[in-house]
Amino acid sequence: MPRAAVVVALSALAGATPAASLAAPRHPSPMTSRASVSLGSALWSGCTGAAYAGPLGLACLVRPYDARYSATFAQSFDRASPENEFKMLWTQPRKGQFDFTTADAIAALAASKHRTVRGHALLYAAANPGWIDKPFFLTPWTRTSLLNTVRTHIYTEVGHFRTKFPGVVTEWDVVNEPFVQSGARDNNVYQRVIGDDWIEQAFRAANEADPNAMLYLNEFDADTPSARQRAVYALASDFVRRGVPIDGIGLEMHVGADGRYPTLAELKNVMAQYAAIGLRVSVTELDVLRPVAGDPVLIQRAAYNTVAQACQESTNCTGVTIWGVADQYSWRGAAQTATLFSGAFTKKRAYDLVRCRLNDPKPLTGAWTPKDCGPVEVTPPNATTQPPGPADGSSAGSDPPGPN
Ligand code: 9MR
Repeated sequence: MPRAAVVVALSALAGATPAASLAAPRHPSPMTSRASVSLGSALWSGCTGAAYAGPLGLACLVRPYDARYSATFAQSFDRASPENEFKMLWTQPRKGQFDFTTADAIAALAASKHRTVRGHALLYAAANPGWIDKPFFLTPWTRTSLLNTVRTHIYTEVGHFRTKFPGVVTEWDVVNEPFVQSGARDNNVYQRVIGDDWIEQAFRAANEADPNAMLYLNEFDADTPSARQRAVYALASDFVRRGVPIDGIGLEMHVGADGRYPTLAELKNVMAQYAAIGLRVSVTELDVLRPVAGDPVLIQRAAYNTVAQACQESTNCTGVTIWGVADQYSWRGAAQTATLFSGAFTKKRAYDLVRCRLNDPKPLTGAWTPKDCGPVEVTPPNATTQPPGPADGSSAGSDPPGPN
């Protein structure tokens, strides 16, 4: 369908609340089986939001200049997360003008390999287009106008993928990083203008748009005990108690920035907290920064092992997604060697260890003896006295260069 036609068709859909299907699951949706846990990877076209939103609307395909990229994804990963292309900056770069060209390219690549997609992310203040953050001064946002805009965005984007790629986008990060490190709400435009219930309103809209999708709140640095983690838990348990549709918590896990790596006990405790209130967890953006001391290969492998083992042993953990196919295209930069494939797309030993664990998850019920996945040579540093690593920041990474 030409782009203009897509815009017209979606605008017709936008104002209306899609009808809920009769067989819609309840939320939180209980886990019914756990035969394997998926290993996903972020996919990124390399197109920037600003460039893509240019007047020519140039087609921008998924890493067309590097055949190793899609080959590695297809051979080694079970599902995809769009690293950027589903964010509002890409999908609604101008008010009311939806453009799913790069998002569709990601979904089409995944679908062509019979893979599913985690829809990342419907509302993420760090990826807002300018018209959301800085409306025209004569028409400032009101609670009603911003809420309508948020609902229209969610209905349109979720509705687009539900219609165009049925069964492909099975879950959504409805809201991304609504908290800051202190545990307070991020002071973004949704919080300031709509108020505290903006997150709830977004989840309700996403559920109306696709009652069958699994709905996640995704947060940075919420995988180990912290004020931010407690804030996520408090919000999630309030949602569950009041019947606000939510299915799980996304633990981003860009680990190693403070020179330490989460311990197995810390991770399993956080995952168990959510299990106790009927919620799933998913490790959604895992990458492991290079340690400042010690053997980087062994330490990074051991850190990957800890996360995979936590997911393997936690019966509410649905998957682990690596934030990038290979080091060469990691947002952390190639020098950090943060993913499971080298800059030359060579598989690291850590990959086999992660895969071994995720292929052998603890079942929901019954006895279980884990398979031997081989030795792990070192224990990653976890004392707070470790020297600091590279700069942290949930939204402050540097993007690797594009094809030019
Ligand atoms: O890796 C993404 C990078 O290419 C973007 O510039 C950035 C801003 O949208 O987002 C990065 O991914 C972030 C993810 O969407 C949410 N959690 C933190 C990730 C790293 O900043």
